[in-house]
Amino acid sequence: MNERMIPEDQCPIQIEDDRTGMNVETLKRAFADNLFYLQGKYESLATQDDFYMALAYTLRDRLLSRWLKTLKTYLENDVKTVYYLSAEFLMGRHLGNSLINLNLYERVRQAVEESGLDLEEILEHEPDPGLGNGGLGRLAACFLDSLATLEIPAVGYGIRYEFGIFHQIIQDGWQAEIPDKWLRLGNPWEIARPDQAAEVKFGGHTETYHDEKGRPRIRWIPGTTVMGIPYDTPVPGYDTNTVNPLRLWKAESSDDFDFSEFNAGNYDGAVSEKMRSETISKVLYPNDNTPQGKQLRLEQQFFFVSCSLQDIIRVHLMRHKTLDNLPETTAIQLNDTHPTVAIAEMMRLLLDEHGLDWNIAWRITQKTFAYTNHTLLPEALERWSVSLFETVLPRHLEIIYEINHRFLEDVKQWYPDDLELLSRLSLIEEGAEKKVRMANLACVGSHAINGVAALHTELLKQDTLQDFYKLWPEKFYNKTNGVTPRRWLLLSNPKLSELFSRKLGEGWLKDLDQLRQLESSIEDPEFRAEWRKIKQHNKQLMAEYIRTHNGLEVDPNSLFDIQVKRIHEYKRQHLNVLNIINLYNRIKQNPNLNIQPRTFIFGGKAAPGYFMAKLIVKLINSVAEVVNKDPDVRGRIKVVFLANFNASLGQKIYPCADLSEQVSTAGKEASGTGNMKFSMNGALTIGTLDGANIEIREEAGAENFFLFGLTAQEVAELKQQGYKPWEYYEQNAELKQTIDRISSGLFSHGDRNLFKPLVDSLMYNDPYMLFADYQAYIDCQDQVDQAYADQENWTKMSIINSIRMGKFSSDRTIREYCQQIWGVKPVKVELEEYNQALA
Ligand code: B1H
Repeated sequence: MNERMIPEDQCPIQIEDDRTGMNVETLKRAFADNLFYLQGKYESLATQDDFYMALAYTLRDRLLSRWLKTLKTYLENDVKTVYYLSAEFLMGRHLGNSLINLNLYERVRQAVEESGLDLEEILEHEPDPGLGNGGLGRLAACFLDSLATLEIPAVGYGIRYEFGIFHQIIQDGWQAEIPDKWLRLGNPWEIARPDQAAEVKFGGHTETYHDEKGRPRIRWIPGTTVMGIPYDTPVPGYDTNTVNPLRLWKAESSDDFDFSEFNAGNYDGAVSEKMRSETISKVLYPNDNTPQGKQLRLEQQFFFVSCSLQDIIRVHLMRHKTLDNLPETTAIQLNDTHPTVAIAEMMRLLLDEHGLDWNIAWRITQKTFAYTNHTLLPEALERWSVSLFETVLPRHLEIIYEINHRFLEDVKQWYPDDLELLSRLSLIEEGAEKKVRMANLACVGSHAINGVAALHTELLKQDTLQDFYKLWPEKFYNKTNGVTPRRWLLLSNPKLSELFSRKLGEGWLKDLDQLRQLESSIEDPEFRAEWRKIKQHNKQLMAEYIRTHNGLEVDPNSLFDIQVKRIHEYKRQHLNVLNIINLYNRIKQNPNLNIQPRTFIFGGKAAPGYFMAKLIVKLINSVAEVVNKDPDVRGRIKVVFLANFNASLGQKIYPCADLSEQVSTAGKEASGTGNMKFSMNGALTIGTLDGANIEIREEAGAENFFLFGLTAQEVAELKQQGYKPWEYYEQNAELKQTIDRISSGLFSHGDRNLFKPLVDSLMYNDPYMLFADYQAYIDCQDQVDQAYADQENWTKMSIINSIRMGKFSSDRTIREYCQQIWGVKPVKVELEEYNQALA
């Protein structure tokens, strides 16, 4: 029990308490009440889903008083607010997180137990809201947790996709995709606010007219309009009263249906327009690090951006007569280029709808927006064809041309005669098909541009955005990513968290650097034994999960070597596979080979249209099939692919890892955030000098990190010199044997063609340089093997990794954004009623 709660006897039970009371009796009664009145079920007939819903409502009620008070406080105090615009929010399950952040976990567990139920089982019945692809969407969710925890006025704006990221199943070793019907049983966490709907225009044309002062103005006559209905989800901070909204927009038709069509007997014609409108928020595009250049995707982007900006302006005008001071009340962060059309939309709203002059509108826009870049992969930079843009957003194309014209005029003054520079900086890419360069628009329209790890920011400055860096070095910032220790330690790893709190008190949860106070415990054998016991416990839980879901027995004493993340060639899951096959070969050739038993665990989704990634999934499962049933390697190595990796599966995985695989080609992974979650939970990392790995290694100490491979610079140089992967194959007997075995059909029931596209790509092209890093990786894995043999020393390294990860709390990241980019300050929310259990 904790000191922040008012003792039970001072929280008297009152009837009006049922939606706010924090004592076990009231919680129990509220739970039963919600089951009856909201789920409409007798306890005897209720399912686990019903219990989940009833408990979710019980928690939501307790969030509401804080939520409404937060809103009231913000409105009354005219605070500066952060608006985080993101096409993705990978929130993960809400119930467990709400219990944690409201500090109700133990009392609710007791209330549920006294009702004859099991809390953990109920928690498993919440659908995992997967409104994102991977790191970028999960980062947005961690940021919302930190913003609320740090008491920063903030709103997350995005899309309420009816279908989130697909559900992955594995059939015959291949990935198959199943639609994610996460709203099927209803969503108890959201509140629809149809009274605050926004209207969004699409298509049509523009025309000039003269306003009442005789000035020429432009008006957009849209082809269609769509309504955006906001759905708000409360985001509670940890150990604060702050509850910020996540506002997601659902698209609906602006008319129920066309009555003239309806009356003329054309029933389906009458509803077809309605259906077309609603398509906009139907489904999340399942691509990570590769944009989909489809019209619907552009419509999604503009849809949520337009709704959000109208909302922001509406709120500002509730308290101000002018928009001139918008940058003083408003900071808008663009999560990658996906919401970047906001820069043109803000200009349109200021110019066309609010009658401002260009220069004033432009100053406001630049001061309000900031842009985060998340990737260096050239194919990931969004570029919309000019003709598509013109069809969907004719007015915005005009505005972008005008921004570009004025911008290039400036550049010509600063750098006369540099036509090359001009064409590289232009917002429009010339060529067979003209394109709008969204990253360029984001750079020109923002006052701050940031990368997500030190190396990534350096590469942006030197390479991808070098021309903008030359123009405006003062606009560039690094903001190394972070993750929330509430979800990724306290909720996921209760045993480790209990150990931390027992030694340190609970302060570490809001100040992760405090874990460093445990440095002195590293030399304490009892502490280490306890540490090992916790890891062992977590591994046992995972072994049970694998037994249930994969029908496989794995040894919890073996080294758990884990790679979970989206499947992508640059992330090099197949390099990991090459090591497994090599180890398999070695054991087959030398049955007495002395190695530590290992369980290789993989998880991750491939974009449905990404052939190579899907083939990598098939390869992992094919190697697993052969290795797991070969008696010659029994008890030595096992390979497991966990289907449908998502946030809630992550919560089970990170705590059980001994080794974290972070093996991307240097210079390709902007940051990575899984790397941080593993480390915090006491895994050691085998990794390249890429993304945040570099900073993780700096914090943990080089001696506690398994480093291998080329640096980003060496990768670039080798490419420059002419990289010949087949030479590595010819010169490395083990590598040759491994590749030959894949080609021979050993892992494909004799089919020599199945993996040919993968092998050919490696042999003759190898864009991600697996062969160049191959031997270094194998050697490094041998070091891991030897290190694991010394359990005492491994434990020391594990502890060190965990307790030195303070830097990677998203609280640190958000503090930096607040101070350096957004200029926002915490605002305390005070609750007046007695029944706030928070002291
Ligand atoms: C990241 C994406 C991404 N970078 C396009 N870029 C998408 C790009 O649907 N799309 O079109 C979706 C996602 N995602 C990731 O961001 C980086 O690869 C990680 O290294 C980084 O940790 C994460 C958060 O910054």
